[in-house]
Amino acid sequence: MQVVRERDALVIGAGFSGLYMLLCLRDRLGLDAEVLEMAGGVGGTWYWNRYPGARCDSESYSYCYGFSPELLAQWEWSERYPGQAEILRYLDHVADRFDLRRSISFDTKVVAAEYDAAANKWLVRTAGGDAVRCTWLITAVGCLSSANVPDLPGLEGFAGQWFHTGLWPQEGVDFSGKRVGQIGTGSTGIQSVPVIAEQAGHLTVFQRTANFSIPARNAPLTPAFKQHVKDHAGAIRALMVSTPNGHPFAINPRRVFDVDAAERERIFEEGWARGGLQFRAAFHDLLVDQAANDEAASFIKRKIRAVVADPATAALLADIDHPFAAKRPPIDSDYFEAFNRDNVRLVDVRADPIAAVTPGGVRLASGREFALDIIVFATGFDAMTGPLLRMDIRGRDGLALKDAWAAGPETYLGLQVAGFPNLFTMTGPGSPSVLCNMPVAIEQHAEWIADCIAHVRARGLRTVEATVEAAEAWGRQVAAAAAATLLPKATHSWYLGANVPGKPRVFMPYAGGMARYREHCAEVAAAGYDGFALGG
Ligand code: NA7
Repeated sequence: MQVVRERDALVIGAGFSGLYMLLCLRDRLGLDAEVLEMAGGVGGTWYWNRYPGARCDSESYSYCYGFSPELLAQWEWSERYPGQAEILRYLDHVADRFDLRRSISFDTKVVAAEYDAAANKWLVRTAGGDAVRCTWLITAVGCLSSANVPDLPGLEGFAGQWFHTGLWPQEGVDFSGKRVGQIGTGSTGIQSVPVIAEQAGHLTVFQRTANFSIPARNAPLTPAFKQHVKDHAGAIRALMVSTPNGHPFAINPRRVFDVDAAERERIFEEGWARGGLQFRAAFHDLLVDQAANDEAASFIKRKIRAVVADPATAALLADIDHPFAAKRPPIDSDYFEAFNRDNVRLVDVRADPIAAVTPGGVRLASGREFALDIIVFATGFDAMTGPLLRMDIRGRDGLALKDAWAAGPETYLGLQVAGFPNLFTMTGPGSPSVLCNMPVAIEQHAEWIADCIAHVRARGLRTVEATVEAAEAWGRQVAAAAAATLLPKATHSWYLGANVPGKPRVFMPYAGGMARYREHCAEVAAAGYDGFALGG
């Protein structure tokens, strides 16, 4: 192992979070900072997720950085929800505009990082066998970047092709005339079904858990709307930082039973017509009151039955076992409509699970077989902790992160782990992260981390480390915030780690809302970084 260079700060990952973190450290703090990125380009999740239909569920004009008024004024989104290619173009533009590329090493995968207490340095090792030493180490590895491919017997002997949506080939996949099987009906699967269905000879969708979905109502943005966004940029950002989810629309303060049944139906219809996550914002108690949630759930199930022509397929699609939005609520473009096509079939793999992949396709437990040329795994990710734990990160006295988190992740503010000095985890477990419009959560983290490092340096100190007590107390707050909602009722969600066999069941993101979290982090900083030990 060769120590190839020393840096003040290293950032792992060049997605939304890594790019802005680099800018804060290098250009604002004047540190010698570098990003290590395993991909061949910037973009993080948007570099890898090139599957058919890949699109963000945040509205485009809010799914971007807000730190630079010039950048905001300059960039124009073309559609209401940005597609993968357009987001990647945006991040490429940001990397060029702020001259970030010269500080990024691409095709450089970090495999391990170890803290050397005597030197107060992190030694970061790459798959290429090099080591880089740094004082400050920031993980910007994303929450949904560690692909979860189910361990199905026989997959290695499959004679056709198979792909995971999160590791999609850059050159794309030709589905024309092919018999395609898609496993998974989460946000990703719901986006890809209609697009694959249009291209493929035949598409079989294997559904284990039926899911709610709201029509996205995606459309090109009009010149008038683009102008409106430019003219009101300040007010839009102010609204975004004041809402619990970082979106550019407020949650209506009324409750579901504040209005009578007819008015409720009218409001749901209005939300359905507006589309996307704005449907959820029609009432403020949808995620805290089961009876209120039941009303929304029943409305959506009626819509599914109205759209899907075959009653048996409709019944299967509407047989949803969790509260609306307790799993991440997908938004779609003609998902349920796709099941009215002659070349699309839905198969219930809850009743009859997938037993094996055969050379010619998929076999269910009952022995039923499906002949396939291509299998698409839309089976999600080892979320939030996966991207961190697949690196061998060791803190004080060789403590491995995987041991520190054996019972589930424990962090202080989702920003630091006790026993791992000078290591910061952007949008880590215990922060709002995936419950928030991500760029909003990311900017707050990058700025808070940069301010913290500046504070430590300005006082001639060398280390900052969450205390065990603060991390434990924060863990209790994260659990309490989730328990105050219906979110834990979706017992098989990836928020809880339930989608990965053997993963501890801990509700990972902080559900108390981004606005409250931001305030809390600011108070911690103002109190001299309360709960962090600052060392000399
Ligand atoms: P998700 O939301 O985790 O969805 C994965 C889907 O795959 C879900 O329907 C799973 O069913 C299904 N799945 C996983 N393993 C299997 C097996 N073995 N057999 C059958 N079905 C399976 O991942 P997505 O990629 O859709 O979305 C992740 C986030 O990325 C999304 O929220 C956006 O933020 C972007 P299950 O529900 O576990 O029964």
